[in-house]
Amino acid sequence: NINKSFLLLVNLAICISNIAQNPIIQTHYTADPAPLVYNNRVYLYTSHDEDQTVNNFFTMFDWRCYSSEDMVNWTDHGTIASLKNFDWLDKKNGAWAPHCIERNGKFYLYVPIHGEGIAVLQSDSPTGPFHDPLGHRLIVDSENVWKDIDPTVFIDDDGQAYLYWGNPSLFYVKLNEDMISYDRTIGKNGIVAVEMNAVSFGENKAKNGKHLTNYTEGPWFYKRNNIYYLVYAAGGIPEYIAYSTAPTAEGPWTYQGYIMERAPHLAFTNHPGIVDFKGNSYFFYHDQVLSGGEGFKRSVSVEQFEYNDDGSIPLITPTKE
Ligand code: FUB
Repeated sequence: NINKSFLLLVNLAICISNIAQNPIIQTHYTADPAPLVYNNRVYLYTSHDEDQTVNNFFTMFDWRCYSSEDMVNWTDHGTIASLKNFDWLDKKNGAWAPHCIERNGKFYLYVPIHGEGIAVLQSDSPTGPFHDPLGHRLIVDSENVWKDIDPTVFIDDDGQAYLYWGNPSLFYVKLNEDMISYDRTIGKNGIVAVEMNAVSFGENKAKNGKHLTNYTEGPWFYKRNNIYYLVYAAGGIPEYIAYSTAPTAEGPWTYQGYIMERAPHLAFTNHPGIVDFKGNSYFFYHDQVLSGGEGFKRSVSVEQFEYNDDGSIPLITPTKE
């Protein structure tokens, strides 16, 4: 009876906090959360760390989707896309951080394939099936395999869509309305490199000469109350989460500070995803709690937070519950 009362109390506490226990996905190793609010549900797109890690590196073959109407109970929609979706791709590994967005009733899943650039998949439903509308990559900027990863997409109020991405530099394109091509008249054949100086992205913390600015990877781009936000993994390895803001979708960006520090139960990478849902604000990220400390077997967690009155984001503590 004492046990029952205790369980009731725990359940009550979870209901009151209106948020599930961390990590919120406990059946697979998941990383790189990308939440999408659509029709009163949160759809959570994730990458997927395999149980068997090959060559002590990211081992990732497919992308998964979960959804919830209350941030407590999550429906598992399974594998919604994988590297096998691309006929032109001769690669089994490299299904890194996805981002899905809806436009005119169609869903566009932007996916980096490590070492191959960024591709896009399309579906009539948030949970698929997704198909490859192009038959080739959407973006490949260089031979630097690290550069073209971590897409984040946002459609501004005037209908202009932007795709930002990159490690350790940041780029963007202005997507055309079809969401699968972009304006080639700006930047270098359409690709604009964001100015990565200390003013934009905070103090210069060079580490072994590798990381020239605080920005590292994993950008999450959105607009709220006329402020444009870029939230991202920063500081090299291990990563913390920082953010910058701008008055327009194309900058200029001003560094605003840390929002999630490093912590022992976090992985050497971290990756943000932020949404407002049913009147609350949520910060998704990943840790290494589910695997008990393996950085290539991560788990998605979430924290509820409140913006300050001026739109700034407070320091968020990663909880295990
Ligand atoms: O999941 C593979 C890579 O780890 C992502 O692309 C980065 O953002 C980091 O989370």
